[in-house]
Amino acid sequence: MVKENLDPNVNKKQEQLEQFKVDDSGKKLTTNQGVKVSEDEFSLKAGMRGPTLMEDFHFREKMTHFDHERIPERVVHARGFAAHGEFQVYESMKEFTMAKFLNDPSKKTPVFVRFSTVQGSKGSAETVRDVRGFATKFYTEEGNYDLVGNNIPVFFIQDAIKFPDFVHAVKPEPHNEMPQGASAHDTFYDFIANNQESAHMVLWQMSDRAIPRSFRMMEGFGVHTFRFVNEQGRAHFVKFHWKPVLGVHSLVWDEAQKIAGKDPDFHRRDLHEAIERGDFPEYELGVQLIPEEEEFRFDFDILDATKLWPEEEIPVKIIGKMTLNRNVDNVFAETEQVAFHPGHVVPGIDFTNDPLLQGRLFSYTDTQLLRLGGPNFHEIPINRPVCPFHNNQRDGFGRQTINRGQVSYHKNSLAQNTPAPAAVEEGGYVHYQEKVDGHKIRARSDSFKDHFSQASMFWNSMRPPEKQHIIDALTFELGKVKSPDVRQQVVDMFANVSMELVTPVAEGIGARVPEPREPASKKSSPALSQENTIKTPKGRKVGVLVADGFSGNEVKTILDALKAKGAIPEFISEKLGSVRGTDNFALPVHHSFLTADSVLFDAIYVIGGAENTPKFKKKAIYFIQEAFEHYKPIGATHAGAEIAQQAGIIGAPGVVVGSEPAEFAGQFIQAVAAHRHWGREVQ
Ligand code: HDD
Repeated sequence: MVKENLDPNVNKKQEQLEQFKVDDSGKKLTTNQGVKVSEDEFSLKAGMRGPTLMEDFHFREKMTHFDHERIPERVVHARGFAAHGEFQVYESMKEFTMAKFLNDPSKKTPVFVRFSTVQGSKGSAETVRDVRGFATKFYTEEGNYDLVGNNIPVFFIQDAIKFPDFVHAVKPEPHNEMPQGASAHDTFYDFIANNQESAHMVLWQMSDRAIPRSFRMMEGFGVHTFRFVNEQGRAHFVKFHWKPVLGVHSLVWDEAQKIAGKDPDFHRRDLHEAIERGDFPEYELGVQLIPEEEEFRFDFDILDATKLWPEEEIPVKIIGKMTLNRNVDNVFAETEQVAFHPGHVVPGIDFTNDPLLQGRLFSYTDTQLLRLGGPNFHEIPINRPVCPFHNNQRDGFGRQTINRGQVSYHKNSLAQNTPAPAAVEEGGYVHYQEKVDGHKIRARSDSFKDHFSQASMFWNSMRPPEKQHIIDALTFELGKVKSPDVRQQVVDMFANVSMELVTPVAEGIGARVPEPREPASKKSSPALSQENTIKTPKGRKVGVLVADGFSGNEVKTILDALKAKGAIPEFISEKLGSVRGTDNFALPVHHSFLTADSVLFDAIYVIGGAENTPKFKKKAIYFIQEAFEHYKPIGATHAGAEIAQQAGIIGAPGVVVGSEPAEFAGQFIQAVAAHRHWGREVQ
């Protein structure tokens, strides 16, 4: 049983998980029954060349367990990666919600966060164009609270009844199981054209948001409108935001596709390595709040999950910070078996009538029953709350709790009617008493019928390079659609959003350019542009191309300056081992040209050696030219300047060549912080 620990700074979840951890190293091999095994290479046979015997219990047990090792992957969000951390609120939110973990700034709440892609199978590449899941489990003292969000603030559909259709359309097509990890195919766009509420989300999906640079550099959104309720019973509508401290940054499409081959684990590797080196990913929690009385004040329905609340109209109040500070010990036990549910709420957080949210409340438990094999998945260590739980639920596959006593029903007198429901003052969850009155009908409110205004707003909010990326992405995706009819329908649909968008797309895929139309909205929301995000060199991987004989002290000055700003230099040369410079300075070679690739770095710094060999030059030129095509910062000093010259990139935005180490370092760090140099696009 969980021991109560009153020290608020002891992470109760870690303490709880500790009890289930086993370290097998240095131990004798046993069966699951604890019997020591004397031989693990030869099954028990009748004679040296004879048949294996049934009585070989070790063989039987080992094989049976192996045969049952796989569980069904998640029907969506199968490919995911998770980490542990903590959340702390900056100031009490008591005025808005009675949720205790949001009321006490001195309290650290343990969290477990799983990031995911949506479409691909469990083994698919991570940098594909897709929505990313961002699911957080808060282990609060009042029970588990799950914020099961995405990195895009809106959704494809408005009513959960369409979810199975949407997923069937986006997943690989059933007759040939293609494409994997991609939405660029006929059934997806056929669904889009026939379910035009998806317009807004599809634009986000075509934007750079769908190819994040890192899980550490993407926002998270609860998407739905939830409700905060305070102790006085007063309610506010609320939307949740996670804002990454490193800012929101993306890959470019060509790069993302190449990484999918070079390192299909790119995002998990990035997160895992960052945590291992103590560079803990941080996200601030923000809330947008609308008082209950103002529900109808806006030109969109605040319960419609295809709409966001523009930050300029309803500011995001930053209320706390989450830090991910520990990798899992075992991916299956923790990441695979964690079971999120948007219906896991605590007192002070409630639902609204958003029809997408209401349907989700059914789906999540249902899917875990299949995936985790029965109704006791809350007992799996990663899913257990850190507070005690008591009820009359009993039995089922894999039950672990040994409930003592005679009574497992309510009401009773044999156990003095316990476990007993708790009053509100005792922490009992009471659903918000919203008045609901209506006829039973299958229909959608008229207030949900504007599908294009916010899609236009999103488009209008993009800066020119972002717009170009959306045009390129949609042209790519529709270019992969075989049916000319579906392509045309999608083009016609997006003419409602913007002719500026749809004209080059139509031309690019050989479709008819629709009749000119006014965009559905002229509004814009600058907060939606990634160009306005935080820019920092922190956490950026700089690939340093270096060879023997480099100028020791000067290079050291530059590398120290980069590291001081949180950038991570990794050294690449012809061979693994180390490279020796002047001044008795040597560098470890992390990668050879064979194991590294420019797409795996945020920036390139080319130094070269005393003399650049023809092979080094050839490889380095290829390396930096590719980085250049992906708009990455490139720095060159010493013999590297000659290589940059030969690559024909000197003078372009984001290319820094220098001879004075401190000055070069300053300029290069600025270029690294900028992340990408779109100015090259127009050259
Ligand atoms: Fe969902 C998983 C996020 C709509 C049904 N969903 C799942 C995960 C995330 C989301 C992040 C993975 C959780 C994890 O890491 O284990 N889903 C969303 C968001 C939505 C959304 C932000 C819209 C606002 N989902 C949605 C609808 C339904 C589902 C409308 C069905 C009615 N989602 C599921 C599911 C999954 C799931 C089938 C698959 C695996 C799982 O639940 O545990 O139940």
